[in-house]
Amino acid sequence: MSNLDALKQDITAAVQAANDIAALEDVRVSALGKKGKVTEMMKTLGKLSPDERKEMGQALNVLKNEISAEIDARASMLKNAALNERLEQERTDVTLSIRPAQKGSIHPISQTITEISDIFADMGFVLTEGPEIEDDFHNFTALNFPPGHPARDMHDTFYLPDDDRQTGDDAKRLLRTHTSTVQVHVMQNQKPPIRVLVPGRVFRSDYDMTHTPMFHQIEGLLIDKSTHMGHLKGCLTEFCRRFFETEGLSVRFRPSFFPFTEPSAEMDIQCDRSGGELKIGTGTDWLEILGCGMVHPNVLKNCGIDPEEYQGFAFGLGVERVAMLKYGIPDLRTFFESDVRWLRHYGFGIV
Ligand code: 2NM
Repeated sequence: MSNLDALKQDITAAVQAANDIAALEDVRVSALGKKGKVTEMMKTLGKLSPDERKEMGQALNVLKNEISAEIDARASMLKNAALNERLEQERTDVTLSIRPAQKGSIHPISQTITEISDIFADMGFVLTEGPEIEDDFHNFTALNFPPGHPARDMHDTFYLPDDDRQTGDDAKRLLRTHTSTVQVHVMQNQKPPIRVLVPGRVFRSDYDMTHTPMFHQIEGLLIDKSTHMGHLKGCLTEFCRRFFETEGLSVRFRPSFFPFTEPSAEMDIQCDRSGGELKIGTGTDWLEILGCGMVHPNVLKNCGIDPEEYQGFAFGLGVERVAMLKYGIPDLRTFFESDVRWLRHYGFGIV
């Protein structure tokens, strides 16, 4: 075996033994570098005769090219192996569903319903819900709405077109226009004392700056043997002071009219409009907050409760309205636009 063959065997063995790029680079330097074995042999060509020099020079060039090719092949193999090992270690399943940062928030309507429920729950009211599709009896007749009352008008009420029953027929189905339908069910099914709080969606065919065809109400009903207007005033005053977080908040009750209560009243809270913006709990102005009254004897009778034995008070408020007042939300319609920027601004954190 010639010297060159032996050299080639040595270097090839070293190339194959190099297990990473750094070791391979050492082999390259020791063979082809400035002081490498092949380079050193090139330097001896000058001492040879012209014929020998030509033959040896060509042989060394062939050797140099072969070694270079071997090193390149080995380098590419090692790089591939290193990449595969890294891919294996850093494997990511891109088909897994992402788990983004918490973006949800509690809608001001939900927040307000929770706050109001908490206050009345402390006073012993039981949270109650009922269906949104109702019949004419539960929405109107039982609640002492005389025939021809404007609220029965097709203009306000969404009637279901599924049968040939006429408006005014007790069985005619509709979307409830108030949550009082639930109180009717409660009175029909429970014996007093009764103390319920009813939050829920209600529907009226009306849409402008201050009306949306769906909105939220909370109504309350308390019935016992000697319930009177003083209980109503104390209960609702305490509620407003807690809800608006103002200990000495002044309130007043103005005479009003609802078919299902007698007497009926509207409750105002103290406010100040002088600075251009609304401030609750100071000043000499008044802001309407809810409607209330003593349950009409006809309503008790219609629902199977003896008005000679029992009496009660009831109240109702619009959730959007009090949410706008408490949280300074200027436009009613934005509640239902599902704009995530609005929700991010007015929503409440999940704790
Ligand atoms: C209001 C105002 C006054 C009310 C009455 C009843 C029921 F079922 F007991 F008769 N529930 N809610 C009521 C009374 C609602 O909303 C402004």
